[in-house]
Amino acid sequence: MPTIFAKIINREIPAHIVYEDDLVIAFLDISQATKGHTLVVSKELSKDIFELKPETASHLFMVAQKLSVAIQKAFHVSGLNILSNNGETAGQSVFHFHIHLIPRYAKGDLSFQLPNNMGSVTFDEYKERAQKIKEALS
Ligand code: DGP
Repeated sequence: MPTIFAKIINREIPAHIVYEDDLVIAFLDISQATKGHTLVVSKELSKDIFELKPETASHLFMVAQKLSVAIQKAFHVSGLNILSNNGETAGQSVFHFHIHLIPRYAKGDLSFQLPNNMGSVTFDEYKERAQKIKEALS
């Protein structure tokens, strides 16, 4: 079944599109978590970052950077969060790869408080975690 974003790409449902090329499309997120909240979406039908082609990821991030600068200019933002939820566990609700550009106007306008577990992770655990990622890359 086509995702809601595929329907936007195919112009089956409307959206406030701010950018489009062969690989990506960007439009205002309907929720407008803050003013100018924008989604950058792959046209490729990958459900998440785990499926995404590296070439698409690279292009998409370049577009995200350009759009961030445009959003900053348009709304005089004082900050911007880039967020991508991948998988239901991570809070993804539309299973079509996308990243959120969320402009920030004040420190308290959103809460993104990551826990800090530094005190409970040993040196050997850091070492083992880093080693696992490095091995998985090869
Ligand atoms: P996520 O939960 O990370 O998968 O984000 C999905 C986002 O998609 C959520 O912030 C709301 C947005 N969204 C859902 N349906 C529509 C729609 O029909 N139009 C637009 N513009 N955004 C939508």
